[in-house]
Amino acid sequence: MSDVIPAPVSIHPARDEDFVISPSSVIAVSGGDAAQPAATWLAAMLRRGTGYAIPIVPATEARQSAIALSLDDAGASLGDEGYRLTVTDAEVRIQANAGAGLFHGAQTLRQLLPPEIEAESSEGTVQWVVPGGEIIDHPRYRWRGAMLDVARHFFGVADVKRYIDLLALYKCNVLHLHLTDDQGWRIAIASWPRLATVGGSTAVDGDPGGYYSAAEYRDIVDYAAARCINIVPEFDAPGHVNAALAAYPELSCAATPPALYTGIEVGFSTLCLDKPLTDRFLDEVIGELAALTPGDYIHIGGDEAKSTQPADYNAFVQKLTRIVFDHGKVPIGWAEISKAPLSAGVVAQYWDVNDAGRSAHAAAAQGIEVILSPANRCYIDQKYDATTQLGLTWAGPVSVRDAYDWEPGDYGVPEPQILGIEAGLWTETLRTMADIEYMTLPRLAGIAEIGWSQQSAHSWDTYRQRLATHAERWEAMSVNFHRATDVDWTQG
Ligand code: TNX
Repeated sequence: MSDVIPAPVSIHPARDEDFVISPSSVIAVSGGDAAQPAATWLAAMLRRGTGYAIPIVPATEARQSAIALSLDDAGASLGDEGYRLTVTDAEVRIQANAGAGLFHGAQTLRQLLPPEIEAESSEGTVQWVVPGGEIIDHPRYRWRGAMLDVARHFFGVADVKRYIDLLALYKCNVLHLHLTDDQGWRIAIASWPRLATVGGSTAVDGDPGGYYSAAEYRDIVDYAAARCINIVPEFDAPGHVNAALAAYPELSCAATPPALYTGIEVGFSTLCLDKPLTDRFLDEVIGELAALTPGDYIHIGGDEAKSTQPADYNAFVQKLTRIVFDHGKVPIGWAEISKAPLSAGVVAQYWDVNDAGRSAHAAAAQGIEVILSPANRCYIDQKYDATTQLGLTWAGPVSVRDAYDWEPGDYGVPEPQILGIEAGLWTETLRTMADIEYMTLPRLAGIAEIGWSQQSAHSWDTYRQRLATHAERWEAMSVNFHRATDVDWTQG
């Protein structure tokens, strides 16, 4: 039980109470519809791994050998995402107050099973033993996210779903999609169709472009929701807009229309802020993103607006955050936005460690919530070390230890204002799902533990041993993870 990542709040192993999943095991559900996502996900995982039938039945009809998912009053301390997992030789029971808690409990159960559960049915060769005992667990932060840059290189729906599956394993609950940048616009906007068809037509180095239709985006949203993960779309402005300007030159102040861009420099593009057309563009893009996105948040970027007049930047941030509120959503911006006076409810995302924490402090001083993504800890696009082929270097290298061995409380943001933490995967140098996986694991697991587990549970020495045991699971999942040298993988 002690190898679970993120580390649970409490673990009490019980000898001689192991449960064995058998061909007659059932998932017994009580507590109504909200239990369905966890039950459906767990049944699919167990069926695939064991080859058993694993029917989902109402708790009232379950006989022996049940994995019971029960949604009831499990205690206020568990919140919406916490759970209690009890394993005896007679049953496995996951109790929670809400569906997300059951889902996270199911992920813990998954990690307690032999790693072969991750592969296509190994029926007959593996005993599906769940170690006896009790785990009580709930998260430290409400926001445990990962950002995927689909603008520098485009990744299709199947890749994004596979990424969502990795996030779910480590109890992350947010996928932030960086949908627009200089090199590509990746979401169809009906009122501005050339954004996707022209702006989305290429990628870094002239690699193939692409974009999500509204239906494909919805498909991603639904797939994530079934795994208790919220999709946060980012439309980055007023900089990082070259793809949009190439599609609609009238949004630019320049006399000559900008060409599509396939390099990796930042900071050269800006919307023309004093045109009424720009206001209409902002309102229509945010309106469509809001209509497509059931979650509460829309990310407005705001980073590296080096070509926007400083005098215009603050007014722009205030305008765009207002538009997001007007469409019923909560705006998030990269922490540069905290230069501007912000309305209550805006969220800032800290990333730029070269500002020595100034933008995080400025956000905290305005009393708003902050997501922490300090680049030298959370940017998993950075090389692991000097030998890493993929990745950038500006904030790194970011070793497996760097991504784990840090404390969110050290950034000058009072604990109640820390909404949570987020890993960032920029894709200037990443072209394939294998590249994404290589940069993501093992580091994402550590960032997820920093976001979920209590500070008292953090220990690099024990974490690196627990982490080593996850390698077999990633192998069974066919994940292209990196055997980083700061972990002794032979301990796994
Ligand atoms: C900084 S992080 C950026 C991105 C780059 C990234 C590369 C942020 C808000 N802006 O435009 O892709 O560095 O690490």
